[in-house]
Amino acid sequence: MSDTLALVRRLAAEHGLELVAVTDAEPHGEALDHLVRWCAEGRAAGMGYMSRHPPERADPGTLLAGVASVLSFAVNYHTPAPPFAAEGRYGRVARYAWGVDYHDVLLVRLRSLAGALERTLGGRARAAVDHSPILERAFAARAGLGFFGKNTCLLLPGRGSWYLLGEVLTQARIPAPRPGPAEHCGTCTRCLPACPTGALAEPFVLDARVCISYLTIEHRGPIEAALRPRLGAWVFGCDVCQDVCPFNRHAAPTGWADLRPERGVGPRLDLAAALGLGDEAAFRARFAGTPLLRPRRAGLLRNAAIAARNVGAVGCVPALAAATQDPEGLVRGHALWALAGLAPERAAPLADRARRRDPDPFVRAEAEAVLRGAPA
Ligand code: B12
Ligand code: SF4
Ligand code: SF4
Repeated sequence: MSDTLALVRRLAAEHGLELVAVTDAEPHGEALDHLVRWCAEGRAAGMGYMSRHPPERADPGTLLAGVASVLSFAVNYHTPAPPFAAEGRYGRVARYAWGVDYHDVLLVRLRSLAGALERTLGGRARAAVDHSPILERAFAARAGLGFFGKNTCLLLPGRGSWYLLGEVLTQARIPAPRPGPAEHCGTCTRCLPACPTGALAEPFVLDARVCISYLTIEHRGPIEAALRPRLGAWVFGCDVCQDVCPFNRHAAPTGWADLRPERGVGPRLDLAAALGLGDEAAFRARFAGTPLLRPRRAGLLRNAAIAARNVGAVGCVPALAAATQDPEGLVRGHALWALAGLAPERAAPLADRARRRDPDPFVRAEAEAVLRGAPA
């Protein structure tokens, strides 16, 4: 290991960042090709930010002019927990969102490390995480931090995929040994049929248009009626394609207290309580500092309504009836659908009124479907 790399590792460890790998800052041509094809095939769904200027995501120079090296970091977010049980009232939260919003905690450490690197190695350095326009998994894979699984996640050999990624880009050149041959999934294909919506139609390619993670976090509009039952209990994100992965069988627990469930919402949400978050202020107060702010109040209540019907949460009927009068059409429409499944006699008069009077065409269409007795 070069002296510079040893120094970088020591500084990173002082910031709680134990897993680091380095690659040069050349644009990632192969990843760019995949990204361009992925977008052209419409698989980025409504994430317009992914399709805008793909070459910029493959070129670290976009984030830092004169960049020479990319440091990729992986942070364990795994907390062992009993299997999820809906118990007719809970929705399920993806593991990465159980604690404090990782963007905040990781970025603070990466920025501090970037400052330390500027002082010790010279040149400028810049921290990046998730929302930054860089193909994080591709650069981490090129650095040898892990390898692409068929579920498209970056898997760390011997550790699994419950890891978040972040980078520090630096103008200092950090010599690093070329990584050895990457590990791979071998003959395993478990995640592909396990995906509840068929979003992994082929290995290494995820179709966000039907991915539960996309639909419950990033998607802003209505969720197609045919897909709703397949969301199961998920109210925020989805972990199915990682839960089934044999590389995650012996995952170690996170050492970052902020990422533990007791610091945030934890693995499940009381659906009636979520549906009862009457306004933006109540929603913000409930989820402050957690990733669950991302879908906004209307998106989260949409998800909670769908999960309520899917898990047979009859205790949510009063909250759903109230939600059919919500100021947001997105909430009213999904609440009608959920109510129709849980308490058809309560749904019918509300749907009849909505069909005649609701100003939102989506809600009127949902009301028509309820009155027709549409199966989904
Ligand atoms: C957009 C996005 C999403 C979208 C699309 C996901 C996707 N697979 O593209 C949605 C909303 C669905 C999503 C979901 C999730 N996300 Co997300 N997401 C991103 C984001 C912002 C960009 C990803 C991207 O560039 N996608 C475009 C595709 C084309 O790129 P790619 O997935 O890297 O695909 C590469 C491979 O498929 C490869 N490839 C293609 N064909 C082939 C063929 C072979 C043979 C090989 C080897 C490779 C290969 O080339 C592609 C280009 O590099 C990154 C952060 C970032 N800035 O990179 C986080 C990120 C990928 N997400 C992350 C997380 C944690 C999640 C979820 C687990 C959250 C959850 N529990 O709900 C799920 C996982 C779903 C999944 N199976 O991927 C982590 C992943 C960490 C890890 N260990 O992999 C990231 C890195 C954020 C972070 N900073 O930690 N996400
Ligand atoms: S996150 Fe869920 S819906 Fe998306 S690909 Fe994985 S299993 Fe399928
Ligand atoms: S479940 Fe199997 S195929 Fe899917 S990512 Fe894990 S090892 Fe690869």
